[in-house]
Amino acid sequence: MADYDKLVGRGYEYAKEIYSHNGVDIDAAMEDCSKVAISMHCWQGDDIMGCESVAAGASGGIQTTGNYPGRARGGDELRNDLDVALSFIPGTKKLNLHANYAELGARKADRDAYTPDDFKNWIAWAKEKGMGLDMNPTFFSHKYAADGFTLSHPDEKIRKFWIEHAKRCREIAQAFAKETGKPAVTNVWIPDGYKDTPADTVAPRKRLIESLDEIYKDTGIDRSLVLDAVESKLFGIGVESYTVGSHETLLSYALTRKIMYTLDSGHYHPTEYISDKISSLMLYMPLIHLHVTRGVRWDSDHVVAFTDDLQKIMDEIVFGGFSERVLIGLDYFDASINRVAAWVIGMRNTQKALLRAFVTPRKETVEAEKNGDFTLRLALQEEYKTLPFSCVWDAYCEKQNVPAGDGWIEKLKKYEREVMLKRG
Ligand code: RNT
Ligand code: ZN
Repeated sequence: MADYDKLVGRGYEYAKEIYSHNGVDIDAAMEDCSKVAISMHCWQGDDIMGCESVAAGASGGIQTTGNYPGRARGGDELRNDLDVALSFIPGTKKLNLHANYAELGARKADRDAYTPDDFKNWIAWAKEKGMGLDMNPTFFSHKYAADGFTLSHPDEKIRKFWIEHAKRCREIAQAFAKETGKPAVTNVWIPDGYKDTPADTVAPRKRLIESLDEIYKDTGIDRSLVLDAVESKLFGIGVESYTVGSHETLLSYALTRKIMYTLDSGHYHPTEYISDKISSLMLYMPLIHLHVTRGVRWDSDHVVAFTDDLQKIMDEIVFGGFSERVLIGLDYFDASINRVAAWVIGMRNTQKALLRAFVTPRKETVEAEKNGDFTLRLALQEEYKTLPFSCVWDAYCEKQNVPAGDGWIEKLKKYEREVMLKRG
């Protein structure tokens, strides 16, 4: 059998000619793709357990299911796992942290008192790799979120606690940005909502808006360093009838307050796609933020697969020329398979779809559309689907010094055997 590197080289030559025949320079496409950052979510690595002394896992309508062995326990193991995952993923990466990944050591503090110092290990880790960091306040897995309400809680004391938490997170994000030299997205998702039909749908939303205004009025934060975003959701497990932070509530909020809106691909009706929303929002907002995930029936958080839905998202970003204005992050959690593999699979698929969008020929389909020749448009779109993209992907992986093809799987299995399965 010819060794895989040689095949990749041959495939590259072949693809270069075929794509250039279709008017596409694959080298330029690879270069463009490599500039787009994808933010990998730390929480796939340990079922959102985090590093606080009381690890509670997910709650508030989100759930990890499965008990695959080898889960990272604590920051050091998680960073080890991240290193392995990153060694298999091409392109520019950021790490997306949740506040419950603070490492307090002996310090006693609740979430309303976290500081950048509680993230010093993460900052050092990111700086060493030249990576940016993103941030999320954690409004779940906490005694003040136990009844399912946080920023919209009827009790002012509890609201205040969460407001202070979010403020601390923006301060931490600002420190991330200063230390890494890259702006930090700070994404607010709250679990607040009702399992059953509310009697009053307005009051919680009013409280949420007031709380958010309180968080964002903080003037000490440089908005070019901290990129604020709010994330809506249609429903969650146990929060089926009403979510306070619905699409309309938070899109309107983001628009009027001039912050980012987060489109999570698992947070809409099953036949409603976030890809359809990107170009609309780009007409009104300078920046938006994505949580790319894969919804399956009522679960919004399966590992990202290389699906048509994913491709549509990346096509919209690239075809619209929005790759600097749509900030891409991933958001899923699967505890039923190797957690490092889950990261790698989802990240590689996202990079793959992004690269594929960059190499997909555009000129003639756009031209056909202008001329009203929809037959030609569809005929070309369908032909382009079988261009030799796998050759471009393999070449891209090689160029980025990560394994092409299935070359990473054996290495991952070795790490699983030698490290992950030895964890108690
Ligand atoms: C929940 C949201 C949210 C979380 C993370 C862990 O439905 O998608 O983004 O998944 O904050
Ligand atoms: Zn999300």
